[in-house]
Amino acid sequence: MKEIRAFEDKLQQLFSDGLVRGSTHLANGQEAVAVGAAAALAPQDVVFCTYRGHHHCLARGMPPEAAFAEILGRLGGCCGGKGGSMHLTDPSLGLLGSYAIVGAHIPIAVGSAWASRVNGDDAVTCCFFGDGTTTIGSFHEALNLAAVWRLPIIFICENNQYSEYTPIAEVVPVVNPAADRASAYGLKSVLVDGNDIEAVRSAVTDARGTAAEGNGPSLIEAVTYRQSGHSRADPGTYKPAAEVAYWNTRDPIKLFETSLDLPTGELEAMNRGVEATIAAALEVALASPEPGPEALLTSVWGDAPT
Ligand SMILES: Cc1ncc(C[n+]2csc(CCOP(=O)(O)OP(=O)(O)O)c2C)c(N)n1
Ligand SMILES: [Mg+2]
Repeated sequence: MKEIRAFEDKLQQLFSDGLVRGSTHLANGQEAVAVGAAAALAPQDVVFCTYRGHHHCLARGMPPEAAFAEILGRLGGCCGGKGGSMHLTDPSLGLLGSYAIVGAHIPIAVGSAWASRVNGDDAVTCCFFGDGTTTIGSFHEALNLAAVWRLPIIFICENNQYSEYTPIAEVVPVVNPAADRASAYGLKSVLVDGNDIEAVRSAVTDARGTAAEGNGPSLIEAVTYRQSGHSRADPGTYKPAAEVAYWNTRDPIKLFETSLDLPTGELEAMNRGVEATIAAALEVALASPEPGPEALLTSVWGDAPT
């Protein structure tokens, strides 16, 4: 979690320095969802992310060098610098894409779970999306099909309270946009504290067991908070100060630190290690060249690395 936080803090700085083209969407405050879930998955599992997906990719094992280089548009990036922040992908890690069209990846993730059924492999698909995504038709269509076919898939709604600049409570008629709709698909309502890494790990472990035993999908709503703005240029000034202050007291890293009660020296050493890892990763990424014009013709269709 600390590495992810340090990675994204550094990224924000790179933006301010004008080094990143395109947009980025940070997940400060949401690290426990990514790391708790990653801890519960198996190596053969498959993960689908959104444009707010740095934390999921890093938690799944993407080296920070490859993520930095991708976001900086360098050859050493996980997609050779051609995808950028919103499309971090690495099939060798089971990361089958980060998708910028809200909800578009959910039916694709259902297809991945169906492929596991057809191929007889023992992979479980895990699909992340936001609270606002539950207002998109493909969410409901995909949930329905996955439930009817009892596919091995875990849907994880990261309820960070906002859909861009809109509080989610203004645009859905239920309090919990995912958990309150689970029964419509014959699924259990699973609501977890998304800032409690152990709670997330436990919920995803249960869901993985259900999927692996052939008992179909789970829909988990992890309640969390987006500490940053929606995207790089958004200072988030529409968020009420008291709300921001409340969620700062529920920062997932601070909560876990407190529960571990580590000796101060150990924590400080950990913090220094994290800073050094991220600084070194950035140095590697910055040393990587930008792709040349020949990159236009590679990895377009079937020539992509497998
Ligand atoms: C189909 C579609 N409509 C609108 C957008 C613009 N858009 C980008 S992010 C976003 C908000 C999504 O909110 P949520 O699902 O809660 O995810 P979060 O950004 O909070 O992680 C919107 C409306 C888009 N990318 N795709
Ligand atoms: Mg949201």
